[in-house]
Amino acid sequence: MNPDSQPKNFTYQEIIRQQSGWEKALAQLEMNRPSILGALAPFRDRVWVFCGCGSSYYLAQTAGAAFEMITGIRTRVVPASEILMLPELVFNPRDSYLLVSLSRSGTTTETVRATQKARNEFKLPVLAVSCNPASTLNRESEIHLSFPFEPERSVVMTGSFTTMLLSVIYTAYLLSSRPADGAALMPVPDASRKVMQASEAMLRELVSGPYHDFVFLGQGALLGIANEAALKMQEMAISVSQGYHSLEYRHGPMSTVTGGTLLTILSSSASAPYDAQLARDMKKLGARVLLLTGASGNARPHGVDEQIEIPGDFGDMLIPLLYMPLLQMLAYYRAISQKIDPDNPKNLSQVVELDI
Ligand code: F1P
Repeated sequence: MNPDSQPKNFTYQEIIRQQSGWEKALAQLEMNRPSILGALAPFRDRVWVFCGCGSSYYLAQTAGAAFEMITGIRTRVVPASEILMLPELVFNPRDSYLLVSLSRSGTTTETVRATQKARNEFKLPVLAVSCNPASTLNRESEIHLSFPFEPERSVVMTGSFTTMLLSVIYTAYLLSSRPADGAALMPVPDASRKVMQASEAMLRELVSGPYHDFVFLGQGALLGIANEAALKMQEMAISVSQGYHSLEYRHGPMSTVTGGTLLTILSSSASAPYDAQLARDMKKLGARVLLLTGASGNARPHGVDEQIEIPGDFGDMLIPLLYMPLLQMLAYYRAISQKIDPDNPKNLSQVVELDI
């Protein structure tokens, strides 16, 4: 990207700097390896409940699915508000739990209150994952994943989402039966930089087209990425967008597909056998189809208009980390194409604090 065409707002800067944040976080997590393992290994037999709000709820969806697939530890994912209103529904006395509270700010009221309820009323251990080490959430939790993080000025979460996801995936490998597999995280930052640089111009061109709605589809850990991508489109570009399990889209929501629909399929090795037919079916309905895939060297399935391949065969556990920055960039350029300032999203603030 040549400097004079580089946008001057901080949302863009925070999207393109996130990979260096990952590298700093990995170095700190490596140093803290023994203490993380010592603190969390005793809770392997519990159900790990992941909670958050907004982007951090979709982070919980992504992180919870990846965590269970890597460790085999049973997980549950809820918005923090469910714990506030219906704690018995979440913490059923038949099981024992550990709560994982995710929050960029560490001050979101629902998340802090949910954490206090879990600790004080249900006497549960809590793992806090936050980008703010001095936050209320960290003070309220006896265990926390800490890593250096340059605070985001943007209202919308970008690098905070992926760095917290990275820290959970790292921890999952530590607790898994094959901790050495965690080494696969080390080349991820560079691979992400490369695919971002290679795809930026296409994404900017693609998303400037005459669309009036955006759909993101994914299975497993990629459902959370699909929902987060849809939220980024809403927050940054004030656009109509939605996320679904990939095959769920046929069961009703596809009734809304028109020639103004940009539909993104987030492929994984689990969903790949189904994605090609899905692309063909959506193309027949008039959608423009973007496919993100971690499988390199395959021919572009019929019905796919644009495809981004993530080279390196990173597998389904790491693909969510590599897809997210591309989808943040897509939403960013949608905002720019609509002359919307992504640094100042409508109606939003960086943190939602309630008087409850
Ligand atoms: C959660 C959150 C963000 C959203 C906005 C308001 O913040 O809902 O996801 O984009 O910034 O706050 P946090 O609990 O992760 O700090």
